[in-house]
Amino acid sequence: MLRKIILVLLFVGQISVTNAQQEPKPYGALPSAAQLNWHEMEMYCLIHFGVDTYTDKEWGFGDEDPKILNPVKFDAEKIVSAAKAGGFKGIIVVAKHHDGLCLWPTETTTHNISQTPWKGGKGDMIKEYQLACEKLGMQMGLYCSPWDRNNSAYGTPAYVDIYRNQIKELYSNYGKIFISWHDGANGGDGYYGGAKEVRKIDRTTYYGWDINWNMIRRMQPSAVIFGDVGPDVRWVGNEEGHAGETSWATYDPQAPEPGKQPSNGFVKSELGVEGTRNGKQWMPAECDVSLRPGWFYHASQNTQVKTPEQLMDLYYKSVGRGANLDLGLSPNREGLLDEVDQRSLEAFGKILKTTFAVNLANGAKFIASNVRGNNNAKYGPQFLTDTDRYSYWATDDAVTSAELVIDLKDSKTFNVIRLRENIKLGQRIEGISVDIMKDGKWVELAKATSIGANRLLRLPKAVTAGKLRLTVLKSPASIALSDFGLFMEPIRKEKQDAVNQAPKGLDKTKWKILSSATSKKSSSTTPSNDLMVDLGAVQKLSSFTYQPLKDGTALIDKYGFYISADGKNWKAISSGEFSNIKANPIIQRVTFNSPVQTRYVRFKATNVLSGQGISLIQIDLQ
Ligand code: FUL
Repeated sequence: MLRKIILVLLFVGQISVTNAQQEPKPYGALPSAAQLNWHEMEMYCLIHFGVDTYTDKEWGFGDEDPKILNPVKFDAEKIVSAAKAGGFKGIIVVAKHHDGLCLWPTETTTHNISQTPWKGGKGDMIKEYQLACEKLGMQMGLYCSPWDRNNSAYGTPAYVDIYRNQIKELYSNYGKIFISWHDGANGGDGYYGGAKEVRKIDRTTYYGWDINWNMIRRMQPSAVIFGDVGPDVRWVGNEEGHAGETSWATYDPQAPEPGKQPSNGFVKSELGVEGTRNGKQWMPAECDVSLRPGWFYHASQNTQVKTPEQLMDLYYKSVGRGANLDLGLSPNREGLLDEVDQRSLEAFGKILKTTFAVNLANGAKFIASNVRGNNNAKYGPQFLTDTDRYSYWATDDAVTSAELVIDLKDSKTFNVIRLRENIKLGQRIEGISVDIMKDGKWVELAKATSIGANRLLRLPKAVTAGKLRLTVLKSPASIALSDFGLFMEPIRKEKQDAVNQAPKGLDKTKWKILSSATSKKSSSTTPSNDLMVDLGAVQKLSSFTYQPLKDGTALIDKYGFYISADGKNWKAISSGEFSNIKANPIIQRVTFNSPVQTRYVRFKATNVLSGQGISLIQIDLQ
């Protein structure tokens, strides 16, 4: 009998030991191995170089002569080194942009690098980037635009095969890639082998994405696939470089806006900024933003290169919110980054390195209100300051809110708090707060919602404290926190130099809108998309700018610009497209072929994407 009792006791003891040591069950959608690698990278660059670099455009029409492309000093190693100095872990090369010119010697089209004078037509830019990345220990990704304004077959099923073959070439000849990047643009018109017409496609069905994704997964199993709505990484919905204060790594691309049905199976891209709590798929956000206002190099934007301080700000708003930062780099016509771009990257990299060099919470004493499995050391808070993103402090299954007191022993001064979850177990935490001990009382310092792979709380000013308290307010399952960090970002004053200044325009005080510029229906109050202005005196002009506003005024993507001596007879001097204005509504500048003298100007919207009526504040003349 006694033996039996002992055996039963031993058995029960065994069960409780097993329970105490059991890992928390994963919660919700989980990241794949490729997504984990992507999260760990945090930052990479996106390199735009092509015919647009020479035509000063953002989107080529597809009729560009490849002969214009000759980057005589191109040096992939220098570009990749500049990205590395900025702390970036990889680069994505735009192998083909919407203009269709392939930067590698493809067999799918003659419109490729072999037609350019660069290296006598024997060059291969993608290969050079691959070798540079391998040498410098950087990961490489590729972007091959599905929209192709050069290809005569675009819009027919034959083009989809061409596109697939381009992907096949790229993904079999240039080593392992970390990301397959696909944008969703289709502006309609293009050269299309000389047809010069509008070819709109249904981007949800035309390219046969399911087949493409399967092919890519087979060829590059360790790469994530980026697209407007995934499937692995989603577009954040803006090209300004920021995710939401709350940004979930999970996403439901099919989820309609409250009260609305999705029209074509695609969600509104605005939803990408926050993601979907408890979304069915792990699909974190990528924040793409360029170091310059545009993606391609434009000499007119040389004074608008983002400063290291601006990059830091974007870092907190992207990487600091569990998303990744994809920073655009624009080599110039020689095939190099301008000095100012290199300097900004390097200084940004230095600030980052200095900031995160020392975790001031190292050596602190952590007292958790609960540790999984009856204080099982396997789940103890000592893991919060190691550098392993997946070792973690966990609570019991029933404990979904908890407190962690951090005793720093000595006072420390910091202005950044870092938290990370062990995302191998899913995104769990929904709210936290951090307090400091001041005069014997807890005082709230910061609050946050989503944590996920990485959450940085940048404090408005440095704080000195010896004791802190982290409260996990809400989680649908036990807590699995992997990181608690305190850091001190060096305080720097933003330099108020010429950087980031928009070009200055003429004095507008004497300008008058001509009465005929208002709507043809004179009784109507409809604002006009045809703005005629009397400048008050003859002026010499060499360019104009158009500032898109988010206030409901017309968002124009095609324009005509005219001048007149009498305000009646108009001469067209420029017309064209404001490419990519929807995704990236930055100031647009058009430089005339040669300066003009005029008393009257007219700016006409020939295609409006949304809104109505051009306002005087949007137009400037230089
Ligand atoms: C967009 C494109 O239309 C832009 O030209 C640029 O390449 C950007 C990164 O993606 O969708």
